[in-house]
Amino acid sequence: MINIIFALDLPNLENDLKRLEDALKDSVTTDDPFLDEVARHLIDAGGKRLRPALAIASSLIGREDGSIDPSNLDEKTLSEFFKSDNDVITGSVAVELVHLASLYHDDVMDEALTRRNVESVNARWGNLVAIVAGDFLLARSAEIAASLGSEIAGLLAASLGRLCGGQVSEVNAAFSTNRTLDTYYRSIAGKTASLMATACHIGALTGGVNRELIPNLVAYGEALGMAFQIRDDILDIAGESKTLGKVAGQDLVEGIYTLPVLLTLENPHFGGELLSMLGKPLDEQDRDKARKLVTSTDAIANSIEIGQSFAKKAASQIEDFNDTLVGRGLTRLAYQLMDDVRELIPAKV
Ligand code: GRG
Repeated sequence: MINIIFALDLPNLENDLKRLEDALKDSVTTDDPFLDEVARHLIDAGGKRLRPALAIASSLIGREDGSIDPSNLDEKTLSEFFKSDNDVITGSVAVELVHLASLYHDDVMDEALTRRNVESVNARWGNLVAIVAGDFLLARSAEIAASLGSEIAGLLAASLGRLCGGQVSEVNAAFSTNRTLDTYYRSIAGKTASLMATACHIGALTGGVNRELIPNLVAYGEALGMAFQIRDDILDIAGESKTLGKVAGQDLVEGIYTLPVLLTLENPHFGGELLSMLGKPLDEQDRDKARKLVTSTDAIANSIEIGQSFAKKAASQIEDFNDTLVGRGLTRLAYQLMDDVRELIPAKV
């Protein structure tokens, strides 16, 4: 499974993510021990911290402006040189809180029992607590974003709107065998890519990156987010429960027909058989039969190829920085996302 610190491989990233961790915990501390426990539940459970890492890396683009040669610096000076500004950490907290809130609400919608390998908030404390605790995280995020100025607060609010729009359109398409590739792409752009693009945007603004570079960083985050969700959707169908840490095929059960399924439906030989199984709830046996049908076609290979084309699109946005540590790190992250999919799915697929 991808390791963000390893993929980005930036001199001070691990330290910056430790600062983020402390700031994240502080951001949800109140004078109510119960609210603290509920609000910290998923923070303490971990998570990849991909969005904060994107913000931190984006804030550093352009820092290697040619006036220094990182290969000549000792480890301590190098770390100091790549240390993020405090506002970048604050902006990353605001972004991660929106992500966390979306997980709280998503788990209520999916009736999920676990998240990040621990009991979900809804499973432990019930739906009402999970919804209001998610709202609390959003409120904290808004307050923190506002402390960074109206531009950042506005960006995060707009991204939250896209997140909700993407999720609503996905719910609206549930069990629809007429879902098109276009509506699928639009939905994942809203529910996943938008916040990754915003993480890059907020990182760049709080890090004082030259504004001319921002459209490229935003496009990088958006394309990376598309690749990320496609990878997730491939793994849900073709991954194995033991490596996924959750039951494979959950999207099919919930009637969420993602890229590999939509591509199989277009297949002249197998599409008809899959179509006859979908459009209604599936029991475990039919879920696995449908997964097998999808993995017996070239839909997984084609989905990986489409994911790779988004990774390539992401990398192309920052190719001017290919001779810097930050540019190479962001490029490596985009490609590794898709490269390790093959290792996570059984060889026969
Ligand atoms: C009120 C904020 C809010 C949202 C309401 C529920 C909802 C609308 C949106 C759900 C959006 C959602 C859960 C999209 C999936 C995004 C995704 C890929 C989640 C998994 O991200 P990872 O793998 O998770 O980065 P970790 O645990 O590593 O942080």
